[in-house]
Amino acid sequence: MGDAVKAVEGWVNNSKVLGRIAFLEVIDDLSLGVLTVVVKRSEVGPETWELVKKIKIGSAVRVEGVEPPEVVSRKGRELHALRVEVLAEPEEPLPVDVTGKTPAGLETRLEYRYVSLRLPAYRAIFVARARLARYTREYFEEKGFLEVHTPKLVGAGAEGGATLFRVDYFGGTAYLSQSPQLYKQMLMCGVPRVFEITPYFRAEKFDTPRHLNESWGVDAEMGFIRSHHDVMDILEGYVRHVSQRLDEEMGDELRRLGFRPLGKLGNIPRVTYREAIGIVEERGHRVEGEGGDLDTRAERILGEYMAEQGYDAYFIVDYPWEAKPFYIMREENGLSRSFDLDIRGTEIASGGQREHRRSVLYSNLVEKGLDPSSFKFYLEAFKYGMPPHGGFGLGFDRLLMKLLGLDNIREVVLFPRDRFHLVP
Ligand code: AMO
Repeated sequence: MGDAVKAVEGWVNNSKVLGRIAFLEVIDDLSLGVLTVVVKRSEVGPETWELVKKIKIGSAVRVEGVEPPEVVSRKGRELHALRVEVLAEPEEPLPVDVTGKTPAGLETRLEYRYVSLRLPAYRAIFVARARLARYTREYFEEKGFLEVHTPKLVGAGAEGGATLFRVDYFGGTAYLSQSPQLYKQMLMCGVPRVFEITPYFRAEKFDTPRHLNESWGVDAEMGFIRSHHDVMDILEGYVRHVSQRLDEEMGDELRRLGFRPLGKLGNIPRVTYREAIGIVEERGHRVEGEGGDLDTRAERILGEYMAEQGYDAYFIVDYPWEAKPFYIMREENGLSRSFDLDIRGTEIASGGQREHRRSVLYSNLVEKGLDPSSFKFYLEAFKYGMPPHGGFGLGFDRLLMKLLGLDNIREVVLFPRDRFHLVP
């Protein structure tokens, strides 16, 4: 604290004039509270005083002033103005109430995302998102993973043909990548461990609070593993690391802003698919299609059961091979070296050990009804010393949603892409 003159730039979120003193709430930097600018008529010229009295909420301003020796504002930071300059005024009243008194609905907030970002609670989501990306890199670098960028315009899909967005590619057909699956596996023939923070493009006609047509994922792949449990160890370490870092750095602030963050995750138990079905059926829900994936209701019931046992996060392991993609390693008993990671009833990640023996992989493709000739470039990589390997794909948006205690994925994506949102 001193008398040094400081300049801040930002937007006016609220203003109040009390006699000869005015208070402007300014959102300036990425800190998650407003700055209270105190303007005293006696300390600024009459011109500035007139301007401040009439200032419109939402204006972009530059303020020069000094920090007071003692802050009286309950909101934390304070600046006593010497000069106020209005850089831009809103043409119309703001579409989102930045004072926070009248909450806007999700649709309005999405349409005017850039304005809603002026509210500390919405800004916080994207500060947390950027941090989550940082913690991700922190973790994987420490574990010896190389960060890679695989193509998003591709010639073949990994998760089934019906869900691809088609793109005209010089008169031919390309697709938007649904997953880095094939590429991260091919890399296992040359690099021991890779990870990628990547978009997933999926063309299903989703209409749920947890699916988007463009979402972001964290993909990891590691070679020289003994089983899918080695992969789960890395994934468990990952979610525990990021949940702890977010809690340390933002937990208090998030709670102050009204979030109910998940906090630091503890041990993550591994429940088999069979056990999971047993738990769900005991609670009166029959899982249709024996050997298939858990339906939404089954996921929710299992989530409730695990919460009662004190677990927010848990793995479901050893799914029937039928329920899993061709690249997952099959066991002789019809099960597979696979897993899903769920947090409170929502699938966050899935992965497993891969089939690295080329001839078995080839017959797996055929058995799943896929045409091996479309996967020629991929199968080629299995000729040159492909080690046993495995990995996972994790929904970055879904993880963030769960860590923040939110219940719609659109809240954590700046400009979500689904069937009903392509603009802005
Ligand atoms: P999967 O298809 O299960 O696996 O995707 C991995 C994780 O990504 C997230 N996710 C989505 N999030 C939002 N909207 C969507 N439409 C969406 N689709 C997927 C989920 C999901 O658990 N290649 C495998 C992973 C692997 O085996 O490495 C894959 O893509 O959180």
